[in-house]
Amino acid sequence: MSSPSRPRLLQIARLPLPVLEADLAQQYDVSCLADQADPAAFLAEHGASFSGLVTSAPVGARNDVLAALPHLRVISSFGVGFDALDIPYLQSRGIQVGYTPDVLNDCVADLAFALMLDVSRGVSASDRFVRGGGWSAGRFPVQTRVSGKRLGIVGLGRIGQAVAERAQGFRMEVSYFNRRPVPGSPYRYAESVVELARWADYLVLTVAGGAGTRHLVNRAVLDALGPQGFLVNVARGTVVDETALVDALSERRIAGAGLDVFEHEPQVPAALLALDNVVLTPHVASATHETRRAMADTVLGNLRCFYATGTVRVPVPGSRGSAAAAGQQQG
Ligand code: 8YV
Repeated sequence: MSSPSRPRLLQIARLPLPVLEADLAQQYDVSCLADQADPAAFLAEHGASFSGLVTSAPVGARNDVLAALPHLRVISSFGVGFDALDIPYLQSRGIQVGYTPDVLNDCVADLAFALMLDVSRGVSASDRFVRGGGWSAGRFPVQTRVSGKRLGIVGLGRIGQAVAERAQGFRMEVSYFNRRPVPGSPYRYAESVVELARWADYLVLTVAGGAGTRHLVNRAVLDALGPQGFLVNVARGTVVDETALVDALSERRIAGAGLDVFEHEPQVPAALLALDNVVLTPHVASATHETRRAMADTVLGNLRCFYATGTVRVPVPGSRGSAAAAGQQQG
């Protein structure tokens, strides 16, 4: 089963890109944990043979799985988020963690704009209207202009900045909230998410997930955004208190929402499915051929670099091998 010449990799679950699985299988001796009939028994028998692990950002790896891999030295994760990995624990074990930032900035920012335009102009809703025969019976309701409006960005990391760049073409005024002001940023800094939401017509979330941002957008933030305001989330479902969001949307205390991420993916609250002022996409912000290929190349590059030099090429901030083990990357 195992080849002595090729490093053994544990793949936690099926990867979103089959060609990446094929590339990995060519270079490594890969076993997928999700394919095992009895994953715990498999880990007990083979856990000590793996030096590497491959996963994706939303899946990560649980600590009980990591504990069953005593010789693990490297993790290569497909995605920019690392909220599903316990970085301090991995750091304490000296395990390197590589990820795939930057290459997805444009596509995630593009989808944020797609959601913003769609929910504001009713693109998906008017598509349903035409297909449902509504046009022969009447006119589609007039919607809301995006150009020239106020855009509030929560998390001005690399993706947030790509969103801000796109806003220039729409002559939007941009302001942001971040853990701290971004040096040299031309955009106005808001002291709190509530302050930003009160000011904004559109609140776009591009902040990192994890315990530090859990339910950052709560009822108070949604009420500050108000009945004319729209929420767009391309970050993590955990950033938003989904129950408070469903209430705010159902009671029209905010105008609408464009959501690519959810608290309990792939489950989407039934109440959201029934609303027309909501656009829902299945966590696809990075899902273009071009970006997913670039992410796959970074996953492979991190592993190749690690097995050649002992260091991944693009380490997660705060993990072993990163230049600055200082703080989480936004976006
Ligand atoms: C996923 C993401 O990696 O980059 C992230 O943090 O959440 C996505 O790009 C992608 O959906 C694959 O699961």
